[in-house]
Amino acid sequence: MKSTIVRRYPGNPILTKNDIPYQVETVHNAAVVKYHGDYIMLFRSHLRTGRSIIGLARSKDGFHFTADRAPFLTPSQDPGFAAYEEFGVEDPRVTLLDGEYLITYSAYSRHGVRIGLAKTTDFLTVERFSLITEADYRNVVIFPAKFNGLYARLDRPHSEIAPWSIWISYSPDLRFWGQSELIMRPEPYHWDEMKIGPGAPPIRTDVGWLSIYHGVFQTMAGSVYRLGVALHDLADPAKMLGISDSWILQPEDPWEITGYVPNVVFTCGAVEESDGTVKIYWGGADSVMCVGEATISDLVQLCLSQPRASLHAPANLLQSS
Ligand code: BMA
Repeated sequence: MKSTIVRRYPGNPILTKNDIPYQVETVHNAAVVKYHGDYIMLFRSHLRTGRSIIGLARSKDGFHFTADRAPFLTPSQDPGFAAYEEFGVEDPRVTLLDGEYLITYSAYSRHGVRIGLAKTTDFLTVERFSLITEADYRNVVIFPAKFNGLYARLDRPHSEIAPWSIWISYSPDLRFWGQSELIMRPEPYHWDEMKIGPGAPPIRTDVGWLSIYHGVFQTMAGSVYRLGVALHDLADPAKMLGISDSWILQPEDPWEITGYVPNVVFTCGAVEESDGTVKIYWGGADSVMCVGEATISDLVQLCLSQPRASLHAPANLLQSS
């Protein structure tokens, strides 16, 4: 039986390379936000060089998207950024805060992968603000709210001596980040045991911040990317209220099982609707874009009613594995 908690849109995939008016090989891992009632999608595409750029597509209903004629964000020529974006820009996330859309993206270069922060107010022009991590980080999502006057983000540093986990960091100005703390890590012998990373920017609910994240399980035939949900305390997002023990979405459709990278569903964005549902967007097999709908209270309930046993860092870190 296919996932029922996430109801796949029957018209998937909703955007593919054939829909893009310039040459690309994939359309995947897109951020999606609402802008003046429209849906804006910032999607990643591989070029034939194997490097990635970010394009933009627009929609009235969140299902049918039309791509702009030119890419939105390509590797920078600006001396402050160029050396760190030489190999491409990937996996954008967008957060609306104080009237600005904050775009975080992975910047690849011979020096590793860093996270860039760019801003837009109109989705016509975009300005780079700062590189906000050193190497090696990916999957930075910014909360759409401040906590005690500080911006907050979830991120995923790489480590050679520990499983890749989700951390939280804070900033007074979006440029300088600190107070970093490990808050969630892969659960041994679970679907996300190899590594986890933040997916869509967290969504505010009455009971906590809902985070849709990805988890990876290694098999003899390669890695499987699935999506899961976790709930963070409203006032103190470093505090986990519940992490669902089961995934909410796994590769099942043909375009999720086979493609550029097989067996991948990977999210960078979800849009909350006024009827209590959320549209979750995901890349299928690093090749195409898909969408599905879920009821927010169902996802919250999954975190609270079927949580995994170990929740809090660092106490559980000492006990597990
Ligand atoms: C991750 C990132 C994602 C990608 C996934 C599966 O490490 O590179 O952009 O979707 O692998 O290939």
